[in-house]
Order: sequence, then structure tokens, then C-alpha cells
Amino acid sequence: MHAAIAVAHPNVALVKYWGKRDRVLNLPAVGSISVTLAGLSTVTRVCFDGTLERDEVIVEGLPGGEAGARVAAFLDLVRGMAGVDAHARVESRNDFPTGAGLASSASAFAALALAATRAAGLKLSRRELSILARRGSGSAARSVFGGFVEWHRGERGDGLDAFAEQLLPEDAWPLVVLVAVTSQMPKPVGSTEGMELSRLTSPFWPAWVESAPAMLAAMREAIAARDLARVGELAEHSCLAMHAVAMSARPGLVYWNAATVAAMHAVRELRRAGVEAYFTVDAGPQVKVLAAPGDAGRVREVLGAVPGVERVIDSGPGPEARLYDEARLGRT
Ligand code: 2P0
Repeated sequence: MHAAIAVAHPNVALVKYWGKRDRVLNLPAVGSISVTLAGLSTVTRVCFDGTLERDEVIVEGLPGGEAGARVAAFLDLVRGMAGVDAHARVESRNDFPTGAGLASSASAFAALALAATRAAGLKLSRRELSILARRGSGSAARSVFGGFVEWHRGERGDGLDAFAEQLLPEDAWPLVVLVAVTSQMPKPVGSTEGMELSRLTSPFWPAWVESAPAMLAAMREAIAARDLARVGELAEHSCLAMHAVAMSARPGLVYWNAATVAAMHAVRELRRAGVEAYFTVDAGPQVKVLAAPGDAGRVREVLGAVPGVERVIDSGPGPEARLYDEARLGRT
């Protein structure tokens, strides 16, 4: 039996990934830039065991259901790379509240890629790990790295240039990311389906793809300069452009609820009052707000008072996916 445990964190995109150029290899239509989030973690243990008759997937202590098939397909990739036949037992837990709308395929597949490859006896480079994690979920390519991260669109058909890289380490720029949770309901249309519908039916799709390189270049520069106002303005723009594409699909996708919109207005109201705070929203109703550490208290208070905001979670730039010492978890 060969086991490994890995921990990885979700990330929030400042320049959004929305749409694929290849669905099988999970190649993005546009590059993206994110920040990996501290504090919120997925911990995944993988154990290859020749006595198992099939892969066993346990998520939060329960059989993985639909996620189980996706994990098994991912393990097939790892078995192919490592020349391993054995099935595996996979146990995964999030330390952030499940149902808080943050359960993230990014941290899940980044942790799985690292734990499964180590358990199978492989030692991949970070770039190879990013390429592999991408096959499980696009945004997982970014959670392999800590801090500020860019995932390249790439040009090649085989995806070998569609990997992520770190732009700035997590300790190079102290920022806070506050997550305003507005609903714990599962979203009606998942990201994979939503981005495909957008690509196929939104009249804004060509403009979204054409505008991406300039947006990425501007964000790269703003992050290098640690310019919160510029990063924030670009992040809001990328978020609103992504949602404009989703909303203009047929049928249109509206991921926001009333509290989402109220929180976005509250953030802009804070700016009018002189507080540097900027929002971004992914394919769901939660609002993530970037701010300077000195303003965190004020921003948290304002977000918490928005009607419909259920709770506010504190985060900031966090570390890369890494192996967990099994002994520390009390296992032998
Ligand atoms: C992002 N999102 O850049 C964008 C913004 C959601 C909105 O990456 O199909 O779960 O598994 O590659 O990675 C969510 O999409 O999609 C996502 P798949 P994924 O963070």
C-alpha cells in the first residue's frame, strides 16, 4: 500500500477563466490570473491498494457519488502515467463549511493531483502537476501554486503549454480577501456547463476572447506594481465582463441574487467613502472583496450588514499545494 496526503487551497480569479478551447484536455479559451486563498483548505489522502476491486471515494466522510466517477477518471490518468494497476481509496475533506458556496474543485483536484502522484510513486515538477490538475478541473491548475498565479491559455493542441505559474509569492503583498456568503444553495448551472453554453450562444463571446490578452497584460503589470486600485479596477471589469457573457447566453445565466448585487453596491459605496475595496464574483452568488489589511475591519463590518449576507469569511493570499506529513494527522 502506498499512501500520501496533500493539502491545497481554493483560489479566486482576478482575471476570469470562462470557456474552453478543448473540452477533453480542459484547455482554456482565455488565460486567467488568480490569488490562492489562505485558511480555506482541502485535505486529501490517496492510498493505492492492490486488494481493492474498485476506486473508493469518500468526501466529507461519505461516498463521493457523482464526484466519485470524476475522481476515478482522474486516477486513471495517474495510473497511466505511473504504470500502476491498483485501485485507490481516496478520502477528502474541506476545512471550510460545506454548503458555504466555496466547495471548490480547484483545491480538490490540486490536492488530489499531488497526493495521487506521490502515492503512485511519481515526483512531478510543479509545471507537470499544474498540467495534470487541469485535467480534473481547469481552475485546479492555478491552486497548485501559492500567491498570485497566472494560468496560460497555451496554443498547443496537446495542452503542454497550458500550465500555471506563480507571478508573486503569497508573502510579497499583504492583502485581505473577504468572502461574503449570500446563499448556501447549490447553483442551478455548474461552471463547466455554463461556460460551454456561453461559448456556443453568447453574441459577446468573440469580444470576451479578443479582449483577454490585454486584460491579462494589464493585470500582470498591476500585480507586479502591487497597485491595489489598478488590480481592483481590472478585477471588477473582468468579473462584470464574464457575467455579461454568461447573462447573454441562451438561456441567460444569472448567478447573482439580490444580496450579491447589494454587496457589490456596498463595495462601491465604501470606495466613495475613501476605502479601497473591490469586488469579484465567480459562477455563484458569493462576493469576494479585495482590500488592504488596514481596511479589513471596516469592510467586514459593511459587508456583514448587507441584507442577505449570511457570514463573512476572512482570507488572503495563501500557499501552494503541498504534502502533509501523515504522522501529524495521527495516521500510521
Ligand atoms: C475562474 N471559474 O477563473 C472562473 C470564474 C468560475 C468563474 O474556474 O470545467 O470548476 O472544471 O474546468 O475550474 C470554475 O470553473 O471549471 C472557474 P472546469 P472550473 O475561477
